[in-house]
Amino acid sequence: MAAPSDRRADALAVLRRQHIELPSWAFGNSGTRFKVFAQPGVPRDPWEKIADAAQVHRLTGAAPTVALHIPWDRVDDYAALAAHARDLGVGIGTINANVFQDDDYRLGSVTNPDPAVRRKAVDHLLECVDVMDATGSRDLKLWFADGTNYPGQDDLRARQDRLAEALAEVYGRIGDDQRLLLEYKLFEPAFYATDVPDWGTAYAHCLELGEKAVVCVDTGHHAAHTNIEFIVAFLLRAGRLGAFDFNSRFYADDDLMVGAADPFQLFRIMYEVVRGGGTAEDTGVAFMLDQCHNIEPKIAGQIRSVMNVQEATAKALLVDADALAAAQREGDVLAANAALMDAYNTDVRPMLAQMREDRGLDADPMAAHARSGYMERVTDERRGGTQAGWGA
Ligand code: PSV
Ligand code: MN
Ligand code: MN
Repeated sequence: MAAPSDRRADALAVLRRQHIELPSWAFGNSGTRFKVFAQPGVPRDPWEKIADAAQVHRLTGAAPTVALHIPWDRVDDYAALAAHARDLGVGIGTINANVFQDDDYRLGSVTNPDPAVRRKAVDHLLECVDVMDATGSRDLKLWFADGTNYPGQDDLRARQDRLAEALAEVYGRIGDDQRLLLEYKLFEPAFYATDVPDWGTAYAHCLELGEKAVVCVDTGHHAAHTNIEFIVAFLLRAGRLGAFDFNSRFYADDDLMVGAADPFQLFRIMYEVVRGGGTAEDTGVAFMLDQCHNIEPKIAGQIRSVMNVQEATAKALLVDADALAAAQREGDVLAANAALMDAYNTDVRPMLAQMREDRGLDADPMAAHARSGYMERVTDERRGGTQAGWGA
């Protein structure tokens, strides 16, 4: 049986190399359909969004890549953008496609009944693969707003055929070292039937496509009370868990800070990740944030989120696996549950603070950010101009 000190050492080895990807859109202004509250110092372009992401990495040491969203982050020279990121100590991560913000997509993008609209959508997805080639990015993330609002509005089955056809074309274009991440979402903006509503649909399409197609689990995209950790266990076992889009929800697709609404759920998810080998080296499970900071400061919100993922991961890694397995074998329900709860109730903050100090980082990235003067400097530099935001 592993001693607590061995478990701690093993946990630290994993935590030191844990990589949490930041979304460029978290740094821009965002809001609800009611109001976008603009914040001072918010980036005006993709170059500045990457600079803000680099600040998060400088302080946490755990966020070395930033995901782009095209066309929100469209630039003339992607190789130059990747070089800019490198100069700041980070890299370009996942490329997120956007086939949901154009009038043409009123009835859908890749599932639209009009072949010309489908062509336009697929062309955009192919453009995103070009961006991956130019930036050295491995993953293409596809989320489709496609669906219908009324029974009879369109043929559900034909829409699946159109989806499969579009995915096959894009899959045929990605390189041997690239992956297609297919994200699902229960509802919104479509309210009657969404074309990729759940993990089963995403998984089935990935199986049809091939090994480079994997599922992205956005933690905010399920019905209330869905057992997300079961989905994680299933997909990992099947070798098709490609990535997480981490965030918290109370009601719908709230995009709140991960680990804020339900830290216990995040721990349960991370336990299944650990159990399924998803934190081992080179497993290909990408840990990404997909959040918006509507009212809280954005860089600090991202730092807090990275720390929340680290804390949940640390607790999951501290589970006494031998004690748990023994209790499960013996059918000792309470002992098994206690093995998980003991780990969950451990205060891992001192251990993570020590890990940061050992790496020359401040033990408290939030305080270090507040002290750094970064916000004051960028607020001054970025006066005027149009600030980038969700949809800008
Ligand atoms: C919309 O629901 C969404 O939040 C999806 O989760 C995507 O990953 C994200 O936007 C960025 O396109
Ligand atoms: Mn998402
Ligand atoms: Mn979402």
